[in-house]
Amino acid sequence: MASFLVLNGPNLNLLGQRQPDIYGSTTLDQIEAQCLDHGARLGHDVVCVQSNHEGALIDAIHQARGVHAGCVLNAGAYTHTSIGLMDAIAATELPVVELHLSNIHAREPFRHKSYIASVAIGQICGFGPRGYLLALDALVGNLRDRGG
Ligand code: DHK
Repeated sequence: MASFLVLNGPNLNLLGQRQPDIYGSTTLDQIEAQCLDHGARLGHDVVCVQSNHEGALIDAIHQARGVHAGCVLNAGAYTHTSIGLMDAIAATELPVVELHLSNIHAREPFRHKSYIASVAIGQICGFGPRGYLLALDALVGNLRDRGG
């Protein structure tokens, strides 16, 4: 049994109330519960963390090293700005699936650039909350590919 981290960044604590036309009506609590259930179905542990602070997200990635077999990361707006988060993923070599509820490539041009993409094993976007479950499936497959 492995453990996976589901890490959510700024403003994702407001899911359910925040621009539901873009981000849907599912709350973060509900998404996290779905991730825990899905992890259990797959035979793995899932730990969920959310922070609005860039440094706290970087700390969470550092602390994941040697603890979690991979991470589903929705870095929110830090996706488009944070060299610090990118460097943390590169430094720890933590397998990360970049996740977005919305299709960032169909939105404003400033959302098309992702600093996470170059250090992630892959990106899932546009599938709403289901994307988190797809990302967990991808991490389990990645773990298997690594012989885990
Ligand atoms: C969430 C955010 O908060 C935005 O800043 C990103 C992402 C998109 C999402 O779709 O989950 O641009």
